[in-house]
Amino acid sequence: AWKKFTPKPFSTPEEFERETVRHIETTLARSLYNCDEFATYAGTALAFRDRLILDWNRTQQNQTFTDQKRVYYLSLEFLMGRALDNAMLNVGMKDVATKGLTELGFRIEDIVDQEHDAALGNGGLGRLAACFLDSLASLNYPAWGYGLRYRYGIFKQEIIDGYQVEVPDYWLDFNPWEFARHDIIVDIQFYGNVSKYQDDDGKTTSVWDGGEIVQAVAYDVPIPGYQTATTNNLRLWASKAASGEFDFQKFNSGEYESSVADQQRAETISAVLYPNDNLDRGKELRLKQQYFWCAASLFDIVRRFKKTKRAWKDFPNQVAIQLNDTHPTLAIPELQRILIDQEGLDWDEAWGIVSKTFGYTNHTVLPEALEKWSVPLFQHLLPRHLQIIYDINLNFLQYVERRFPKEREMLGRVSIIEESSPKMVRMAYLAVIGSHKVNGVAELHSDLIKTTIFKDFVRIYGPDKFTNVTNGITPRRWLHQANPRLSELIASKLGGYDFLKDLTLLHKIEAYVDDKDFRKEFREIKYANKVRLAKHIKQTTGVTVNPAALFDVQVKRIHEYKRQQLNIFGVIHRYLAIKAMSAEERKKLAPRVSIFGGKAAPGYWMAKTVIHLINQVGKVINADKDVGDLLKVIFLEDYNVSKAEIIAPASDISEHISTAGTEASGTSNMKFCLNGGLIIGTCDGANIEITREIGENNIFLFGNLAEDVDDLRHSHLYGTYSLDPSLAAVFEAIQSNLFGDATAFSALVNGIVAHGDYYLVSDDFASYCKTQELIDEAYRNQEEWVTKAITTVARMGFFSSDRCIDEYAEVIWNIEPLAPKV
Ligand code: 26Y
Repeated sequence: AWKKFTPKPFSTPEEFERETVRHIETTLARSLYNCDEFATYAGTALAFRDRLILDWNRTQQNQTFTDQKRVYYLSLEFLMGRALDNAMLNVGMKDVATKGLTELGFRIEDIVDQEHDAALGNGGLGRLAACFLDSLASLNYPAWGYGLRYRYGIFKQEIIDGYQVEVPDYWLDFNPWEFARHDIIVDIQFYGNVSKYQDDDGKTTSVWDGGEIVQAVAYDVPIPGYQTATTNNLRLWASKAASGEFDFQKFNSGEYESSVADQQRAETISAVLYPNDNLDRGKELRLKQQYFWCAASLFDIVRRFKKTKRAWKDFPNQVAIQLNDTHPTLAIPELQRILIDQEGLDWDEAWGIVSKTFGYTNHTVLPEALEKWSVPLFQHLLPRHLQIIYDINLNFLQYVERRFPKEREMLGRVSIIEESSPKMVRMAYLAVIGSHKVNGVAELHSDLIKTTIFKDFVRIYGPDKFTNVTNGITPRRWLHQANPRLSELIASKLGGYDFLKDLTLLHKIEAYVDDKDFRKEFREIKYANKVRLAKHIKQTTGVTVNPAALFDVQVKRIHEYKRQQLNIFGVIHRYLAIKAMSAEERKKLAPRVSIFGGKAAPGYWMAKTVIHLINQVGKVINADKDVGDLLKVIFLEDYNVSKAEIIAPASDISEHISTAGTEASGTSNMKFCLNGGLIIGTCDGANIEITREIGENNIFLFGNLAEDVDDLRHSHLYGTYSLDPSLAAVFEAIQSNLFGDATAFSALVNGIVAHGDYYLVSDDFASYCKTQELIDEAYRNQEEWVTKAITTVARMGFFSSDRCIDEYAEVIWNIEPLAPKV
């Protein structure tokens, strides 16, 4: 147990009020006479920020002084959500603030609600990075995150006439959680040429010059750990024009416009997060973002290392760099470049260092998500890096040739350069070759990468280079903050909140599974959370839903492989069944609310069609008096982290129904289970391990297995294809214009009936509908249902991101926690 370093700027509600009011009146220069909820949020945030800064400075001094190995988590996405509630919890003064705010005449929930989400990410990968930062700090690991400070995060989604409309997310108007470090600036070079020089002993040096320079400015965000003084740093880079004399002259000589244009071009680099998730588009600006961020981060890491005056061979003992997917793979040739071109190491020594420093986490096997960059584009933007990549490849292929002299055809398969036209750089191969460990994010996925995309590499390097670290989520945000009453109920039985630091302690609540009072309270909490969501639905969509109905939720990015289409076709099937029922039969049905949410990438037409269909189906069903409460269909607009915090505690069933073998892990499945929701899912990603932990009686699994997917796809294309009859009936309903003009949905339907049904919607449809019926039946037995739900919560201990980070620390990073200086 760590003692806290406590130069508290406030410790009582009165002191908190004093600090908050001081910030409102002085820092914000606002009069208390018109102090609204936003000003109060701002004052509260600043009061807590003061507290964080002290811990943050101590942590950084202590880390520098101790100088033990640190980990750097490189991620192009950090989907942080709101910070205030988390800061209050982690610092441990939420009750003080609650009292103080009450005295000032505010409710803490309304104040917390004023904060804009920090939405610098698309979905699972970005949220995982955010959970990892929370766990790293909570477990006292010396760790930094490195990312980009996008001026615009993921777009805001509006639904207008049933269509998704994207609105820019300008989130920096007031952001008390970042500190601009105008003194920490790194020059980043693009374009230009490489020349080679030979010195007297025949050693060649490469010099990369010309081109253009853009500056990277550091913005630091404090990351507090839970109940510890450790406060780590997330460093985000913003791009800025290099303000040299050149611009000044331009400006003076009256070329205002072109001088401003230069500036704008530079600032474009960190302007906006690419809104694609699991779909690579190969845009030049994205490659620029990647290099800009990798180069700035590596410069920073190397500068910090050099201050210690250690020998270069010590670098991998002091520095671990984790690559969150292939997006930061340029860090590999960049470190090699620094070591050979700038620090004068020879190739082999440098490569020895580089390949011991990096670890690479793969998050997908989908071919369309694997990054490839065209060689001509690379040559133009990063000529020196392309040369280095060619040299890395040459050494690698020579090694492979020596090891497998009889398998020359392997060389083409494993080459970093794909011999297409144009040639392409395969970033995942570069990441594997340049890292000492490669991990997948759930057991099935880690097995799959070894047998599919990285099969040859397993033979080349041996199986030990490849490992699994099953994803996890932070219980602080996803249990305690999102569901305070459930957290409190658990704490009342376990004698405190230790389970928030060691989630495996949850197993002890299984002893209460038959305890009448516990069960009652557990059910009441779920009901209250559903009432809260029902209110939100009413406010945002105008539709009234019955909180006693079964809430069936699917919220995640809209993607064909995640199969929201299977869900909505299932809803139509249910609707048709209800319409055909007698009044007697209808009485036996469990009322249901089908809730969808999620963003489609702006250019992903099929995903947008799915959103449109869901909204059209909702419009028809919700207005059908015949159906009433038996079925409602809701599309929640602008799904994001703070909405997830309302939705996850309010589900009875959530859907994790990807085609087997396509969802690397999934993490929302964990969030729903941890909050006492049951799940319907395929044997995919982490669903499999969730089943193993909670028991197969407590989960509704259906559908074909990953091992059968290839054969099924093949048979669709070359065998006789037969559409599932119930699905055919659904398609007939759509085609009869029941949900508006059917031509709007023809691509969706044709993808299944005419173009091979790549995602196996028809193959899994009967099994899906059958399983939904089992769910109806199970829900009618509320006693059994609550037993399943409590058992599920009790057995979710494994899925804490704390467990996950401890595994990375031991197996990949080889780092130890650092006790905070008290
Ligand atoms: C190449 C680029 C366009 C790109 C951008 C974002 C590619 C992929 C992504 C995002 C991927 C992502 O979010 N993957 C998810 O990572 C989660 C955390 O590991 C997994 O739980 C989830 O299954 C996976 O889809």
